[in-house]
Amino acid sequence: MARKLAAGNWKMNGLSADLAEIRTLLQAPAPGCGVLVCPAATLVAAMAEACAGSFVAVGGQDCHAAAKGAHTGDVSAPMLADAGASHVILGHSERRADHGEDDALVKAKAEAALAAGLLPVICVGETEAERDAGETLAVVEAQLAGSLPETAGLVIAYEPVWAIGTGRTPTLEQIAEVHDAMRATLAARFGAAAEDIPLLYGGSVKPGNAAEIFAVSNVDGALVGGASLKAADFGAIITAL
Ligand code: G2H
Repeated sequence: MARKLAAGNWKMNGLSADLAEIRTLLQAPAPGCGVLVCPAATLVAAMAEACAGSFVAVGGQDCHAAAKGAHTGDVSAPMLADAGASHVILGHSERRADHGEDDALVKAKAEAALAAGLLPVICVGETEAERDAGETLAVVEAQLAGSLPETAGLVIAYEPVWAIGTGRTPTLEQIAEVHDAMRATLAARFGAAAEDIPLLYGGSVKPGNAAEIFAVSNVDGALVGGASLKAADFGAIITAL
């Protein structure tokens, strides 16, 4: 698995007409990094069809821990795979906050994703209060310990909660501190396989700050929210990687 990855998280945005942005993105030459776009579940199949055979992979934004059953409104990992997804975002702070998802549930979802042949993109990150209390590394370590599946086939996204959609970003030194710590933790847990795990930074990544973030130690790419919705912005971020 290539470590460099630019991933877009469309969150609860996007209608059929917005697939035009993906079609525009696909007109660019294939970049030297992986590209992933994660739309709402309603668009996964159509986006996968639009991106078939291209440099853009498609992912979901969440999945249930069960493969099927009586869970009204939920989507399972096999359903996402069946729709053409190759990845699924799990444990995003918006899921943790809006739906009360804890580390154990994220881990169960990650195991379900792997069983369905999907690569989990597992999100971790501290709140502003936790950073102010000097707890950032402890919080991230605990989330990694509790959320990760037993095998190393995954992607990690470090997303400080206070930087999400706010326009605020940590300093480059703060990003490096967390990413270096995550790499060490993953090496202790998975051995040499940890070297293949892409470590993405997420939180207000834009064309204007992407290059400096990508130059940071152990940053292998980004999980991009708002700036992934427009082909021009996301394309510029991909080019910066
Ligand atoms: C963080 C990120 C994408 P944004 O949630 O996951 O969103 O780039 O809008 O801060």
